[in-house]
Amino acid sequence: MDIASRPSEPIANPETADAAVPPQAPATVRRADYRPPAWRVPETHLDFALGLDATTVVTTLKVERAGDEPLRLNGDGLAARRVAVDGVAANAWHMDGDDLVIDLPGDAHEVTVETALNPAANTKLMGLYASNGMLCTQCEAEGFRRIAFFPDRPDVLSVYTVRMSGPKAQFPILLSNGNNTASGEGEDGSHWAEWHDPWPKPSYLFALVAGDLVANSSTFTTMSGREVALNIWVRDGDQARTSHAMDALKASMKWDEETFGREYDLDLFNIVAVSDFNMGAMENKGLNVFNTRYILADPETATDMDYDGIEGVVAHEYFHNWSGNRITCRDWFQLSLKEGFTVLRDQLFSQDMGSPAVKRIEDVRILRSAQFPEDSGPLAHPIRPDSYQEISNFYTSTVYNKGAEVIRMMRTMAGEAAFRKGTDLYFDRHDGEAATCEDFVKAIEDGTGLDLAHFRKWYEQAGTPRVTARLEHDGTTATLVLTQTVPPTPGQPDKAPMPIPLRVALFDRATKAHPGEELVVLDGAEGRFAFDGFATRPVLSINRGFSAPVAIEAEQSVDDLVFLAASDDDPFARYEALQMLVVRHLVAAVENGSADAAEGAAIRAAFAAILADETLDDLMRGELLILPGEAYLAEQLMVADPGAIRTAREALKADLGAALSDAFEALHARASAVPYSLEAAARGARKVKTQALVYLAAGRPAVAAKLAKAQYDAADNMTDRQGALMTLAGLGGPEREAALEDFHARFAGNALVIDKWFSLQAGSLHPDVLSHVEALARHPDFTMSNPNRVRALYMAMAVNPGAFHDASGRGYAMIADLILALDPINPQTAARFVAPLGRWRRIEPGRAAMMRAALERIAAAPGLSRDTYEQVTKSLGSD
Ligand code: B3K
Ligand code: ZN
Repeated sequence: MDIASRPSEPIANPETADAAVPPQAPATVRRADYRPPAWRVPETHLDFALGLDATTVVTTLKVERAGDEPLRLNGDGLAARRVAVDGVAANAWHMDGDDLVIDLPGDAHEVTVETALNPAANTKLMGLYASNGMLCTQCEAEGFRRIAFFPDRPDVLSVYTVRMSGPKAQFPILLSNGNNTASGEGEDGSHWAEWHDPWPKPSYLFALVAGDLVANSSTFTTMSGREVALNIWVRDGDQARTSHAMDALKASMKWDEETFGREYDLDLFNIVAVSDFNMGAMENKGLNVFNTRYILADPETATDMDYDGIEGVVAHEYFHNWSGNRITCRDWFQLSLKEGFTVLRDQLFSQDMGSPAVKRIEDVRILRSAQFPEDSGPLAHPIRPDSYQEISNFYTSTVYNKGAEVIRMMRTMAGEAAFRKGTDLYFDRHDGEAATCEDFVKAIEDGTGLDLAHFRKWYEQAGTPRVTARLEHDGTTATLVLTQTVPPTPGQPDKAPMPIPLRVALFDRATKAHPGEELVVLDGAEGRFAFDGFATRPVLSINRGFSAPVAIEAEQSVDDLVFLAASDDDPFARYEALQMLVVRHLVAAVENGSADAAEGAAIRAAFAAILADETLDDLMRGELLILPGEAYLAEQLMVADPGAIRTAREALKADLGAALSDAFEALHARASAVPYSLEAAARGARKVKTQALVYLAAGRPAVAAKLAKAQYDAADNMTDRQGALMTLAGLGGPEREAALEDFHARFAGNALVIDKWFSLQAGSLHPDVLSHVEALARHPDFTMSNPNRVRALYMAMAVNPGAFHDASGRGYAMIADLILALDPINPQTAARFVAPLGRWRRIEPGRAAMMRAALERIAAAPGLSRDTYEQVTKSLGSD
């Protein structure tokens, strides 16, 4: 199979083409151009003769006319070996680009097409590909067309029957969607299996796996008493590391029954873990395919964060069975219909499984570090985009995480019980359909009784709204005065105000109490909300629980923030007050070149109080101790100097580490005495233990080196070992080399842990990090063909401002080199590296020029993939 990117299409208007841009602009797909399919495909039969480097596929489709146009079967790099209509070899077909178009005379036909593939040569990891001797598929969004000619769009739902045959020794396990209906032995050591999925599905949910796999098997009894067989398939030797994933799967199945009333609908649920995978996992009906990193865990090799990641992703993919599979998307512009909603569902699940407060803070931190920068940069787009060139570029933090926040706002406004009525109505009304975001909002509106007419703007407008908040106090009345602006984004210069639900409390400073939380909805550009019964001026706590994904600029004094950081009864608001205190302090330090001493003292006191507060559990304490990230700090500045941000942030860490060194040492000692378990208290202890090292490394490096070495040597789990190694890797010195060497030797052959070894070094605070990355790229364990390894090295570097924004520009050049080298191999993964360079407009001019030059160098390269082309040209664009 030709695995090169699609043939170029001509530029729509050559007069507007920039001479510097290669003439390869892909066509733009627009939401407004949606047309229903001209043909339905009620039944699909696929027959695979499997081989690693030669697979043939015979596709037989029952098609029914639904419009006037000929039948268009999408392909991508495929050639038809044979075409038959109603069993007779056909000539009335032609290729239109990569698509096969057949003029069919009647209203219902059977169309058969044979194609041939080379899975081993498929380095894009889209379609059917080989990974570690097994065969597997990835079809979302448009990978099925790399396997078979088909109307590869999510609104064509079909019932699939799949037959596959292949050498039994090589592929003892043969899996597809649905149920295994028949199997048998063939000649010459081959065998075959037939699978039937009774649920109509779009082609992006098709999956096939063939390989030498073993299962961790269990069962789950659904709420109506049906027993479901569960299997997690891995390579032999990995079974023991699947129990956490299995527990997470069962917990998800139960939780979805209890929380959303959703029951599983097949008798079998298979998960397969593969090492070569472009993203986290994929929700194929009845046959989820996972990146090994979201399945395999044991205490020796996986951190507490890895455990949480597995629980969240297993749940996410499982929840897609309803939000995505039973109700799918009409077109790819509706992606947030399934992704935003499913992210919200997995967030709520993880909140219920662990600490709701900590999970909420973590989710907000992800939003602010990934989505806020996206929303203020050249790739900003609404959660329901209006156009794309390559849909793979729209699996973004905006569609996923902001999408979840938008639905969470509806839930906050409706209340949990009414929201459930809305989702019940949605599942009921649209079951079996390919639906739109509008269908979802309408169902929530009808089910909850909310008027969401104006709220729909959240689906249309990109950009993070900015809300200013001020409190007026007169007599016994406190009035909250709010304004909002939604900043311009590419293609959207003017924005309308949007309804913004803000949970608010007004605290009495003396009693530390408030009369009850209120929900105010700021619906216009300005709003005034009066509250009675305040003889003295109260302290404002706003956007509690992060009820809206907005940036708040509140008139709050340092005293107010210190008060809230110590006394707010909403854990998120408490965290937020402390973050705000630190953000203001660091932004002022960056802008003025020096930090305010009184503010610095207030921050030290607040941190001391958190270290001493016995009412806090360690998981929450660890959360409160995390300083605002550099990307989020850069967001606060119109034009950021990443070097100055790093310096100011490290200086604050050093100041806190030195001033509170006794408390941090005591914390480290206390936490080190807690034995390993997965219980919250032990996990919390591990979290604060490494936090203590982080501050001590900045403020008391010699002490930190000693403690980190001891922590490394005593570690009986990966959380402690990784935390210690991170500290040592940042500090340098003889302990650094010894620990890195030990770590590599100890875990040689365990790809997921070797990924950590790469990431730790590329994400390090060490001043020579770029030279380390260069050397690591030449390490025998480095390979461009495994996305996990590429991300482990280069994404860790790209999000490490000290490395990426090195004043020499070397970081930018290295990422540009990577993109150019990776693009022909794996465009989807290559294109993900463009966004960090795309921030150039918000970076100080010296670095900005070098970032832009790196983008221009990429843009000038011939034969770029659609993926990279779109991201690079948008990043350079003039909007
Ligand atoms: N739906 C998949 C993502 C597919 C990405 C394709 N480029 C995983 C998920 O969101 O659950
Ligand atoms: Zn998803």
